Amino acid sequence: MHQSSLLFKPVNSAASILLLLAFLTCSNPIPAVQADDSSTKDEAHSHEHHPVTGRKIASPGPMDTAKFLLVNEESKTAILPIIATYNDANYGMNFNGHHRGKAIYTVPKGWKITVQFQNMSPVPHSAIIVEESMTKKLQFSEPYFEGASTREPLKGLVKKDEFSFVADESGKFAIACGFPAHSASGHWISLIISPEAHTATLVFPDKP
Ligand SMILES: [Cu+2]
Repeated sequence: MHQSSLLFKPVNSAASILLLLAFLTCSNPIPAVQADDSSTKDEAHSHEHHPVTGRKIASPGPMDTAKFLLVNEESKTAILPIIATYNDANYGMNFNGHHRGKAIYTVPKGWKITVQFQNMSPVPHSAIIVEESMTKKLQFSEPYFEGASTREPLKGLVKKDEFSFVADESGKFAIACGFPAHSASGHWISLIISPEAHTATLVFPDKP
């Protein structure tokens, strides 16, 4: 008798943990990265179970260049969807899964750049355009181009923000996290403003 009541307790708590996990999984909708919402198909009745991670997104999927760069050559516009804590790389201090310059955007000089920032983590992050040589600094006061940061980059934010600027000067820049010490810890990727480039590109130097 005594043993059966002892046995019952672990089963109970295991069940409540499962219930809690189920609740957490359901209450964390997978955010849409792009405006296109066609992914909300009739998947409600499928029996796929997403693993529960610390991030709000369940599975990042394969790296996809097209997903992270939208180019309009006619209007000379580049849209950069920049997702902080896209996965667990560099303890979450990554943009689109990359850190320390291991993703390189190149945009022609004079183009308009729009950064669509999204943070997948409960830890605040931000995005600010600085010179690449500044990335070792513990914090930045101002973006290099006027208006080229999410709001209050030092404080960071946990949701979405967007900013645009005209890349009217060429050079080696970085899309860095403005939260203190994050950029110095590698939370930045590269942005080259090129006088020679004819279109915007995104490359990953470590990938073949
Ligand atoms: Cu950060």
